[in-house]
Amino acid sequence: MKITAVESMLLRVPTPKPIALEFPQQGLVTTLIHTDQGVTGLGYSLAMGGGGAEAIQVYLETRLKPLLIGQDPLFVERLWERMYRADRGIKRQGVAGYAISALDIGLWDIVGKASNQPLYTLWGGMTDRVPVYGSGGWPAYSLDDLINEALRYKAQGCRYYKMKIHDPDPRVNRERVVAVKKALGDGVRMMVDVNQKLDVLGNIRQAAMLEDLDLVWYEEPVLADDLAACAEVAHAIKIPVATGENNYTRYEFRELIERRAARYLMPDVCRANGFSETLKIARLAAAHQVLVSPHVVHELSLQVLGALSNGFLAEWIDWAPADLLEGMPKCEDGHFRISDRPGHGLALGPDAVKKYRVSP
Ligand code: SMN
Ligand code: MG
Repeated sequence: MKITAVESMLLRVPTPKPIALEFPQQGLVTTLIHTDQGVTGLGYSLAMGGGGAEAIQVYLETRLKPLLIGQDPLFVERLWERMYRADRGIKRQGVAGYAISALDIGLWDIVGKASNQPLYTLWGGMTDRVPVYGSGGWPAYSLDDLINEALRYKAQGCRYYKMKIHDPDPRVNRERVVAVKKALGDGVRMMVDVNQKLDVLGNIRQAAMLEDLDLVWYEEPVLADDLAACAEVAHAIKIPVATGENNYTRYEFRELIERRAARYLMPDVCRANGFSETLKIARLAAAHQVLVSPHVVHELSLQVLGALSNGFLAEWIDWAPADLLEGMPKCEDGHFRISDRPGHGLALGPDAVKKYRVSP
C-alpha cells in the first residue's frame, strides 16, 4: 500500500456549553491520509481554545507531509521514526508533538481499516467497556453551574467527577469541593485539577486542606516542565498525584515514573506523539504500578484504554459539537463501549468540513 496524498485542514468548532465559559472554541488540526488502495485514514489534534492550531498545521504541511508521500502506511513505527527524527533541532513537544500525533493517529486508522479491526483488538484487547469520569468544574462556573454539571454526570452513571481548583484562596477551593461532594453524595468520588497554577509550597498547603475528602487524585500541581517539583509535591502530600496532559514522549514520562512523581499518568494522544507513543508510555507505566488515564479526546483514547491492563478511567468532556464527528461513543451507565468499527471508528460528519473549515 502507498500513501498518495495527505490533506490537512484547520477546523474551528464552537464548544458546547458550559465548557464554553472557559474555551469558547476549539481548533482541530485534521488530516486525511489517502492511499492507492482507496483506504483513507483520519487523524486530528485538538488544540483546546484554538491556541497554536495554525502553527501545528504549517509544521505538519511543510515538514512532515513530504516524509509520508509514497510510503507504505502499514509501517507506522518506521514512519513515526521518520517524522520524529526529521527535525532534531526542534523538540517533539508542543507544536511538533501535536503535528506528529495527528499523522500517527491517521496512519493507525489506515492500519485498522486495512485489517478490518478496531485498534484496541489489533493492539491486543483487554476490555471493550471502559468506565469514565465526568470532567469539567471550570473556575468560571458558579457554584450552581458546578453542582448541576456534577449531577448531570452522576445521572449518566459516572462514579467519578473532576473539577478545577483555581481560586487563589485554598479555602475557597475547599468550600467548592466540599459543596460538590455533598451534592453528589455517596457513590461518587472526586478528583481535583490545579492545572499547573501553584508552586510546591502552595500545593502542600492546598492538598493538606483537601486530605479528608477521599479524593482519587490531585492533578497537575506545578508547571509541567518541572518534573522535579511535581515529584516533590507527590512525596509531600497524602493525595495521589496525577499528571501528564502537558508532557510529551516516553522520555518525559520515564522521568516522571522514575522520580515517582505521579501514581496516575495522563498522556494526551493528540499531544504526546500519537497512539504509538502513548502505548509505549502506558507499557512503561505498567512496569511501575502506575495507572494510565488519558487526557480528553475520549473518542480516541478509548482505543488505547481497551488495550491496557493498567488503564484506569476515560476522561469525558463533551468538547465537540454533535455534527463534527460520526461514531462518537455514548455513555451508558458510566461506561463507554469501544466502537467495533475498523480503525478508531470515527469519521468527519457529512457537513463538518463545509461548516467548520477555516483554512487553507
Ligand atoms: C483540561 C485542560 C485543558 C483542556 C481540557 C481539559 C484539564 C483536564 O486539565 O485535565 O481535563
Ligand atoms: Mg488536567
